[in-house]
Amino acid sequence: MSSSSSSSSQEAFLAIYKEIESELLASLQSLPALSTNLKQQLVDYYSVCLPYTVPGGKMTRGLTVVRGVQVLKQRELTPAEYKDAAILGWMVEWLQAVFLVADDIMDASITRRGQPCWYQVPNVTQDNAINDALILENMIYQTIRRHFKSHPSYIHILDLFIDTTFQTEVGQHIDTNGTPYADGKRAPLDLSRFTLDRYRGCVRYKTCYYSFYLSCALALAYCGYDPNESSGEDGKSGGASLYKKAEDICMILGEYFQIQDDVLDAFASPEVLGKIGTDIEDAKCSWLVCKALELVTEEQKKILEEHYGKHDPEGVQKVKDLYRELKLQELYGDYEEEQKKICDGLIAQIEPENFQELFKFLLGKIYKREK
Ligand code: DMA
Ligand code: MG
Ligand code: MG
Ligand code: MG
Repeated sequence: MSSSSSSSSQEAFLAIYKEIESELLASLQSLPALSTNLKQQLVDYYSVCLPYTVPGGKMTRGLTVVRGVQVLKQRELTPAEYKDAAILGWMVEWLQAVFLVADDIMDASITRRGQPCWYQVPNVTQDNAINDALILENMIYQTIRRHFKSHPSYIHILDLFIDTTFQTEVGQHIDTNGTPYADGKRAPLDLSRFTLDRYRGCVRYKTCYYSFYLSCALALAYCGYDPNESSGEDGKSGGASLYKKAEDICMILGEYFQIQDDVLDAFASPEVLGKIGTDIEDAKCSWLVCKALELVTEEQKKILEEHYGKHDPEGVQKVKDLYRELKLQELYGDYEEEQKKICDGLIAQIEPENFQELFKFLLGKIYKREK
């Protein structure tokens, strides 16, 4: 895709955001039994909250739904189909906004998408931001009802959002559980927890389902594929097998994506990344710490024991120096090339062949990404 067609596809996609935003603000404006003044305050607040928290990312998750529907229909979409696919795409972006608003509170992050995290905005604060995450989530269901109530896949689309939300919440629980606070309020740092087994489970749940599988499954659902329809005689035609193929490759792409996220957290410049890393301070089960623990000498391990999980810039620097000494960036570079080859090979085996296009699109978005 040329950059001009990709920027026009982003513009068309953003135009649908504007429509959804207007509908949601109008529904606040028409809430019963509230004074005009009070309703205006709500509208004023969410006229800032929505554009701040929902658009402004790379929009890959949302655009994947549009691409998925195009790929499955194997033709240009009608304006009505485009709009439907874009609305579903925006619902994935809305879910992402829910998780990011909450995740930034949970991770005590400072910036996101090149601006202060929503809860860090003066006059928002944490108590508003927690409720905003809940409101953002509810807006998904209001919008799906508004646009898809009589669509044959309505219930299936709802189920996908409900299930994916829970999966992500389970992943976020694994991600935060047992993370010690700097003041030692929680269990002390236990480096033995940072295994690749824990890492894999955490990432599958916190990232793969909502960032990769959901968009692909929504495209399948919208196009009428039934996840309960088992394979036909040829073993290929059943809807179930398409969901399964999408899930299998999405788990691999998602893990690769989160490993990148972890490496960027420590080594990317915040200006490019749009966010300041917090994984070392937050004692996260990051790919880097898991790999480091496989490679350290007893002496080097002491650096992690002393400095991992503390909000102390000098200690954080020592941990990063150790990562450099262990050549983790080089190790990551090798992993990335290997992963690219593995994904190319797996995608090439996917049938029907047109379905491959969707995963090539996703892989193209993440290979060697810098933000
Ligand atoms: C990503 O975890 C998972 C979710 C559900 C947001 P993260 O905290 O590594 O994300 P980020 O680096 O964007 O804060
Ligand atoms: Mg985070
Ligand atoms: Mg997090
Ligand atoms: Mg991260």
